[in-house]
Amino acid sequence: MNNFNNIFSLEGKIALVTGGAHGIGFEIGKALSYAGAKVVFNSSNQDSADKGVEDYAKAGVEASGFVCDVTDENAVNKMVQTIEKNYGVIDILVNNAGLIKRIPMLETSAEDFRKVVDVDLNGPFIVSKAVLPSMIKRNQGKIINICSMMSELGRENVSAYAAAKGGLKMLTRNICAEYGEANIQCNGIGPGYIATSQTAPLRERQQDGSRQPFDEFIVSRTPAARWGETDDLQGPAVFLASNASNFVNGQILYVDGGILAYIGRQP
Ligand code: NAP
Ligand code: GCO
Repeated sequence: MNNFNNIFSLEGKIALVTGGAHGIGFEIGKALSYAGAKVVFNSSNQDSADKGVEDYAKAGVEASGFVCDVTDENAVNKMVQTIEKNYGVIDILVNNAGLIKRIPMLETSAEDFRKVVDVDLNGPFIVSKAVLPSMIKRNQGKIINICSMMSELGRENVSAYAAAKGGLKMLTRNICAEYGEANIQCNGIGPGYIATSQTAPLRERQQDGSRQPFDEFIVSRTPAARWGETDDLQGPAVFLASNASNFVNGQILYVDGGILAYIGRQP
C-alpha cells in the first residue's frame, strides 16, 4: 500500500496547544492526538488545567496540562523546558489561547486594550520564541496561530481584539519569512463564528426564545447558514500540523463557512 495515508499522520510528534483545556483548543488537541501526537496544553489556572486533563481522558486522550500564563515569558520558557525534558522537543505549536473584550473603542481603557493585545498577540510571540530554537535545531517545526475573521474585518466594539488578530496574521507571515529556510511552517487558522464559551453571549436566546439580532446577522452572513462547531476546525488543524502541508507557509486558512466570500443574504 502506498504511504499516502501517512501524510496526515502525527505519530511520534509532540504538540503544545495553548489554552487547550476547552473550546477550540480542546477540540484541536483531541484531533492532533487522534492523528497520533502526544498533546500537552496549558491553562491560566489549575482548576481549568485539571478539568482539561479529565475531559481529554474522557475523550480517550492522555493529555498533560500545565498552568502557565502565555504573557509571562519566564513562565513560558520554564514550561517549554519542562515539556522538552519530560516529553521531548515540541514539533507542533498551536497558539490558541485568547481573550476578547467587547467594548466601544472610546470606552476602552488603555489597560483593557493592552491586556487583549498582550494575550492575543504578545502571547503567541512569546510562546513561538520559546519553541522555535529546538525546532530550528531539528530543521523542522509547525506553528499554527489561531487568528480570526477580525484578522481581515473590523467590527464595532472589538478594536483591541481586531488589532491583535490582525497583528497575529502578520506575525504568522513574519515567522514564515524568517524561519521558512529552517523548514518551519507557520500558518494560521481563521475560524469564523464558532459556538464556544467566548461567543456564548452573542448566541444567548432572547426572552421570547428568538435569536439576538447579531446572531441572526451572523447566520445571514454565513453561506453555511449556521454557526461553526469546534470540531469543524479539527481537519484543518491536522492538515497544517502534518507533512501534508510541508510546502504551505505564511497562509491563513479561513474556516468560516464562507463568510469572507459572501456579501450576505439578500434582504
Ligand atoms: P475560550 O473557550 O475562551 O478559550 C480561550 C482559552 O484561552 C481558554 O481556555 C483560556 O484558558 C485561555 N487563555 C486565555 N488567556 C490566557 C493566558 N493569559 N494564558 C494562558 N491561557 C489563556 O475561547 P475559544 O472560542 O475556544 O477561542 C480560542 C481561540 O480561538 C482564541 O484565540 C479566539 O480568539 C479564537 N477564535 C475564536 C472564535 C470563536 O468564534 N469562538 C473565532 C475565531 C477565533 P483557561 O480558561 O483554561 O485558563
Ligand atoms: C465577536 C466574536 C468574534 C469571534 C471570532 C470571529 O465578538 O465578533 O467574538 O470575534 O470570536 O474572532 O472570527
